[in-house]
Amino acid sequence: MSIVIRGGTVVTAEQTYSADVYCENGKIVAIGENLEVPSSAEVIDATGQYIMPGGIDPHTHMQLPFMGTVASEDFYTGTAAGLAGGNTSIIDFVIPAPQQPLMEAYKQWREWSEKSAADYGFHVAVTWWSEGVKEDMATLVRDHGINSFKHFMAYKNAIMADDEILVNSFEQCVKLGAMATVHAENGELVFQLQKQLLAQGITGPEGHPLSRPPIVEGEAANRAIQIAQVMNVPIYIVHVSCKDSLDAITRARSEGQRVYGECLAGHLVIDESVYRSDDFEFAAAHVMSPPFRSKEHQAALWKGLQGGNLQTTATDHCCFCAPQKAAGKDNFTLIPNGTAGIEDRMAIMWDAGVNTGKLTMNEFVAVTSSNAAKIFNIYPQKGAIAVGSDADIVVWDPAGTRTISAATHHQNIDFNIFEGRKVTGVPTNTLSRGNLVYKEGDLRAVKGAGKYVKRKPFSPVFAAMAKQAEINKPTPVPRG
Ligand code: DUC
Ligand code: ZN
Ligand code: ZN
Repeated sequence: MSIVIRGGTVVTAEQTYSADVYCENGKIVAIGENLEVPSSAEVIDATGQYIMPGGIDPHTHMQLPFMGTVASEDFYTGTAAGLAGGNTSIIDFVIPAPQQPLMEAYKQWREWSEKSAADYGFHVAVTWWSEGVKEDMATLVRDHGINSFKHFMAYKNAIMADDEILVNSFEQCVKLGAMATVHAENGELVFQLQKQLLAQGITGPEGHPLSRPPIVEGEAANRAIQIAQVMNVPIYIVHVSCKDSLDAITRARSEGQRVYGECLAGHLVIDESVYRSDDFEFAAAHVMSPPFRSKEHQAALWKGLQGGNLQTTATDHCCFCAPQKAAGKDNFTLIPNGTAGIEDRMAIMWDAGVNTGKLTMNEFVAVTSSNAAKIFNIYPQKGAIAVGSDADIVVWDPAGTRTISAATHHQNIDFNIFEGRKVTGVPTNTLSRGNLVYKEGDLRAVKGAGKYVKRKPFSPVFAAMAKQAEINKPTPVPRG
């Protein structure tokens, strides 16, 4: 199958130029003006439009079993909705239950994800520690294309990683050439604040942000970064939602530490007032962790993106419908945490970022695609418009408009946190490894067409860092 995209402007993280793009057998095979291609090639007319790398959402949770229920969006519906929004890859999470072998959980998630319509990979969570966990981490890196491990510093009595787990796991990460990633919230503080709020009679969703104030996130981000500094491992902080954790990242980066930060489209445009609604369903639908913050924190996140201290945007796509959220009707701590967004992230970032002048088009590509590919070591297979790269492409109409709504979205959830927002800038064509899977409102996603993307460990930087970590180990000073 071959496709040529004609008449558009190629926009990558580095360049903007006019060219046709020709794709054959899943790859980009030629880029240039007035390309001569076989007459059998399907033609996409991109006049007046941009040809960009398909979005990579590095943080999703399809069909996640969580808080007593299972996320409503599965790997097929979720990746299909992503394609409609211009995303061609996701990195989801394998989350073993405490005491569950990592390999067993990994196999389970690989089975679930076989129905994906777009390409996918996994971060694997370290939720407990043993020699077996350590060995499984090595097996996952060596044989299964995993190069990042996730640590939840929140969710006490469930999947929380305490400092002992962080230290052990980070040490193993650097030896393996794998990225350490963290959900930064102090789980003990959240637990205690939740108890205090419930004791005061605060049981509604308004208690959710009160139990997870910015300082709780800032403390955890600082701690994780400093543990990473001692262990000499690169670290990636997921869903940075506030100035407190951004400041920790900025400080560490200014001192040369290899720290990366991700922010969510939702945190950039939605504020904490949603939790004060009298409508339980509406407020509960916004319950996710970390919660939406004040406009001051939003402004700080935009500056973090603009200044390069935050490198990626994601969604934390984790869908729960109203009947699932109702589990917390009388106790906000029981509301399943999660919101959707995979279909809307690219349009939100374009509309709120590029259209307002906060981001250039090239920066848009960097933060929605290329940086994630680079940080998680799949560049330029993904995240690039280049000869030899996978033909994962979105054709973008900067003048097209859409009003976001749960009534029209493809996501398998009954609510949309961006409901009613009119965005200018929409995908018109999405190509997934050279297959035209979305064309002007017609979603042609194919169940099972997505492929698992193996990611190689990092080297030689990590090898040097691992060696340095050994050298850094404290040595006793002789007495006298
Ligand atoms: N936060 C959420 O809101 N949902 C899933 C997991 C998480 O960390
Ligand atoms: Zn999280
Ligand atoms: Zn998450």
